[in-house]
Amino acid sequence: MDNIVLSVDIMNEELVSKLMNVVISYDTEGAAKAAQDALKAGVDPVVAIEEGLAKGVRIVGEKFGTGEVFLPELMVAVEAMKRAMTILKPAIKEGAATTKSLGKVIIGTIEGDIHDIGKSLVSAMLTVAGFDVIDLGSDVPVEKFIEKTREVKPNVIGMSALMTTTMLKMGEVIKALQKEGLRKEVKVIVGGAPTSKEWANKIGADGHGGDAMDAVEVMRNLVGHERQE
Ligand code: B1M
Repeated sequence: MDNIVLSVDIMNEELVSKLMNVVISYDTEGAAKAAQDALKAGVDPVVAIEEGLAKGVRIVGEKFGTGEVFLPELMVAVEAMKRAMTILKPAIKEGAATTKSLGKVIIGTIEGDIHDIGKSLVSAMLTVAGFDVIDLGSDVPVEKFIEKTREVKPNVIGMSALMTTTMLKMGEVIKALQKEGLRKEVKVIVGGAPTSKEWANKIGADGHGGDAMDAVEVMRNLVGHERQE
């Protein structure tokens, strides 16, 4: 029995590695098949994304940072990731079967920043966990966060930033919420590669999410475990 479990684990690891490899080798053609194979074998779609695709895109990102690869290659790697995500993301959502909401969340990547892969993953995970998620997309202006907060009265605002330059805008949103008298009514959580707990504290956010799973946990804690009608 143990041997069977072990061989399934090894097979799954190989399928997850395959997902990483389609990204690293810019294999847009093989991406969908690699995703389908992983799902068929029972690989958790979140593991497939985080341990496979995201690892691959970060490896290419590091090479981009050191000048080893250029933007066109990075974009092809992202295209491979997106093709596989098209298959994997709906599989995450299949787990979402709650009738009551944990709370309302508005989420977006901050102004000036078009990186939306991580934010979309957080969005999907929050939906699965039972939050009502209003995804504002990427490059979301400060004013848009304020306008939507007034309109939908969320329990939590989630902001994502992938660049050291754009993360500064997160603080501007919090200041604008204070100025408009909305800060006390809403919790704020930030995330994205250059952010940290220290950063969240510094700008006066209520929490920081290290990854998509963590974001869900932090949000659950922020709104309390009580479900809302
Ligand atoms: Co760009 N990019 N990029 N990029 N890119 C980075 C961020 C960079 C670190 C690459 C590098 O130089 N090594 C660098 C930023 C440097 C810096 O600021 N210090 C960079 C740059 C410079 C740029 C451009 C300026 C390049 C150029 O044009 N010369 C340009 C920016 C344009 C703009 O935004 N105005 C650019 C463009 C692009 C692409 C379009 C090619 C593409 C984005 C495609 C897209 O998103 N639609 C891209 C990509 C893919 C990356 C890297 C390689 C990967 C990002 C990613 O998708 N990761 C990135 C390098 C890296 O991060 N190592 C890089 C996978 C994703 C699942 O992880 O986004 O970290 P991540 O999300 C995680 C967590 O962070 C967390 O949970 C997610 C899931 O685990 N999380 C949250 C994220 N948001 C959260 C919110 C939460 C909680 C958790 O609560 C609300």
